[in-house]
Amino acid sequence: MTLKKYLKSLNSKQAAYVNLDLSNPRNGEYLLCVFHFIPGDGLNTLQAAAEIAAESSTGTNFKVTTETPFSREMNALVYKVDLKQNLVWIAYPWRLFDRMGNIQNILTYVVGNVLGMKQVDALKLLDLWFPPAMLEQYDGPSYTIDDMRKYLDVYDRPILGTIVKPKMGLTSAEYAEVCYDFWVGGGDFVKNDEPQANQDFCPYDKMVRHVKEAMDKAVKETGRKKVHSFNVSASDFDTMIERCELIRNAGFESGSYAFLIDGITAGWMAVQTLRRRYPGVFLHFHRAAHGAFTRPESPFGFSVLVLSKFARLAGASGIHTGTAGIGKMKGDKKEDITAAHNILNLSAQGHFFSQSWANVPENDEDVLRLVHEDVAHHVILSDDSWRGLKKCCPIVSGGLNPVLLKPFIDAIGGVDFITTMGAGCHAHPSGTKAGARALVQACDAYLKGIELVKYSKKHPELAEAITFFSGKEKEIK
Ligand code: CAP
Ligand code: MG
Ligand code: MG
Repeated sequence: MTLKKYLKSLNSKQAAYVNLDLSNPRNGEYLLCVFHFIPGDGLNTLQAAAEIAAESSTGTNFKVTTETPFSREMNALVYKVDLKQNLVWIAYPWRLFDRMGNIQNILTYVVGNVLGMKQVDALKLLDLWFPPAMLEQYDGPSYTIDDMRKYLDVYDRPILGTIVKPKMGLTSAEYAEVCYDFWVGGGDFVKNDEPQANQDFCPYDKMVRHVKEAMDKAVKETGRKKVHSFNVSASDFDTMIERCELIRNAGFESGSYAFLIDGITAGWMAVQTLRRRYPGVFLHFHRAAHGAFTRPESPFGFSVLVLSKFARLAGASGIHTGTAGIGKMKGDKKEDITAAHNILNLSAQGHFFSQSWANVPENDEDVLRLVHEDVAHHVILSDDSWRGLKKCCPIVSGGLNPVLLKPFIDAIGGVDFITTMGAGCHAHPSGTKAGARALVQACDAYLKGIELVKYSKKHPELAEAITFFSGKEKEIK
């Protein structure tokens, strides 16, 4: 059947959610979404697409008598359908959404009830495009990887990090000892693992205190600044803020700590709260449980690209974007790399949309100055976010080890990211300190353009890492 015939099959309610002649969907009036979907419940493709647009904006299963001319203007519109690939493009009037920037509100519409509808057998949000009128209502990141680079005095390479392992079970003193070893081995950044909270064997306040002592010692001995990312996820708002305040009052230098939030399980309100309360702190978005929505083989949910774009909009300074299939987590190379580029750059190409994150040219100092002086804008916008959303950095983690650093850099085509290697450092046969050294050496080899095995001949920790992680003993000797 052709689209024209499908059009005739729509009932009057469905027809009010379709406009295949919408002339310019990027005119700034709409948030644009593209979904992969499979119709269910005996509907044809266009009927099902119209039902998705209805339920995800103003509608329900019947046309209601309470509609008004204005409410109809708020209908989402199916404006394009690809019958072969089962794709539907839907335009949502941006005025549908909560004012002043609210990610959970957008998600509640576009991947809310619709994911549970009988009328679809599959529904996945693949990509979206935000109009400038929406972008300017969102905070975007405040403290970025560039600020962290300044603090660490590290500019031309990835920021090298670890996650303390075992994931759980160390006492606070044991935990801090692992941090210390990694830092004196040359690493920059340590993060709590995603379930770190106030466990009885590792009380939160003691953990923070011990980390502070370990950091002070490591900074003194190495002469380098160090950063620790603390998991502040909690049961309720007050406890989360208490954890943040505890860290802020523990004597840390500003710049030396980050706040990690389990953004999927704790929720977007937690992410946006942290961004708005603590603009001077690096906000680390850990995405544990995202697989329920993003796994390629899962028919329902949203893509890694969509998740990452929302994280940037919400103001995360960095979010895990996967290892492009190189590490232990399931991930599609193209998807992970596209996501990484979409959060880093001022304009970027998605699979379906190119998104410009700013209306102001990045290096046009004059325009930027004028914009910052524009008092009218200061009234509604946070100081530094005039339609130019700062970058959010990829945090690259999951089954990586020093041997895999270069392959990942080659895949992503740059060094502007934080990498954290857990097992990749603590499984090193000579321990964490040696693991950190091996990671630094692998990075040095990359920067000097020297092949890893060759470089390892004069760097025993790296040689040991290569043997252990890739079993290349013979080549090294
Ligand atoms: C990595 C990690 C991270 C994953 C999450 C873990 O440890 O700490 O949570 O990277 O996945 O517990 O698995 P290893 P993603 O370095 O020991 O693998 O980054 O894809 O969100
Ligand atoms: Mg409802
Ligand atoms: Mg982890």
